[in-house]
Amino acid sequence: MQDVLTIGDAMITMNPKQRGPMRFTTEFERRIGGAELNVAVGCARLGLQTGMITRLGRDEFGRHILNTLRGEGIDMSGTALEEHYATPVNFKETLENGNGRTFYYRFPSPTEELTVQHIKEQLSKQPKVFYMTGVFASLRPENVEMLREAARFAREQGTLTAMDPNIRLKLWSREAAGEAIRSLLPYADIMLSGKDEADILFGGQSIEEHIASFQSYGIDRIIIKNGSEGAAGKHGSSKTVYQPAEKVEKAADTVGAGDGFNAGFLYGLLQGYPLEKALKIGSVAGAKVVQVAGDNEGLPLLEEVEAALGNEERVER
Ligand code: KDG
Repeated sequence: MQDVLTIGDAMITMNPKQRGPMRFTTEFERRIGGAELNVAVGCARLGLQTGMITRLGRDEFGRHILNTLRGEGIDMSGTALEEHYATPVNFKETLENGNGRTFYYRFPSPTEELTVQHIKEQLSKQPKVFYMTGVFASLRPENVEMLREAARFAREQGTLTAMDPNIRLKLWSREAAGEAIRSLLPYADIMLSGKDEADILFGGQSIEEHIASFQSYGIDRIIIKNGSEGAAGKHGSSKTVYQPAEKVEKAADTVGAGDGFNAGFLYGLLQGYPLEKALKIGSVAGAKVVQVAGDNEGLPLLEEVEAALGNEERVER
């Protein structure tokens, strides 16, 4: 049985080989990325049966992404290569502190060929969790309605729906993002939001207030990620649990940390671990992503998480 099924854009990510403004970067390394792709890779590395629904260009980049994801053990039967589209590309800029900007060359997205029927076919495999983000929602207005319908269908058959707002202000305005994502909240069972994204959705308020705002939409499990400040989680009427962030000596690249957290949290949830432990695994996975350049290169294997939790010895030489 499939554990996690994600839906979204998959892209070539060009990681800079030098730090600093992109206009001076002369060398890049070709990798892959995309928020929902990163979560799929993270889940698969932790041993979850994972699938991804996407569409790629019928080109060399599309074939490379497909092969790489298959190599990670991800079920790509929900994916096709589309004739009249180019596979999306994302060029990254990384500054000395690991932060930076992204420059997208992603429209029109091959995912425009996806239909609700395609998504339902994949959902019929009854994954335990269907994972969506605001990145896919932002690509075109039709995607918001498609996600709503897919989430409704998923829930009818007992699949839990998980959502990260993942608001990318290069893709839409605060107002458009806020309106669309709030319309999706009634369809989410699990919310994995950044504090900054909750601020966009509900205005600047405390973490407890954000949790209450998400709860008012009927969401059962709510996680608020707050970068180096740690994360908070609440399940139903339980007390809010606070998880400090893992110590990271030197951040190589902060992009993808939230996706790593989500993969780790979903892994913990699907093992039936208590909220505290699922949050801890999420933090460990997120911290591992930050320490390696690239959106998903640092996503850990299960044994690396176990070693970080002190459950397994790590032998280096
Ligand atoms: O969460 C990381 C992603 O943002 C990155 O891999 C690519 O920006 C991206 C996207 O649009 O999915």
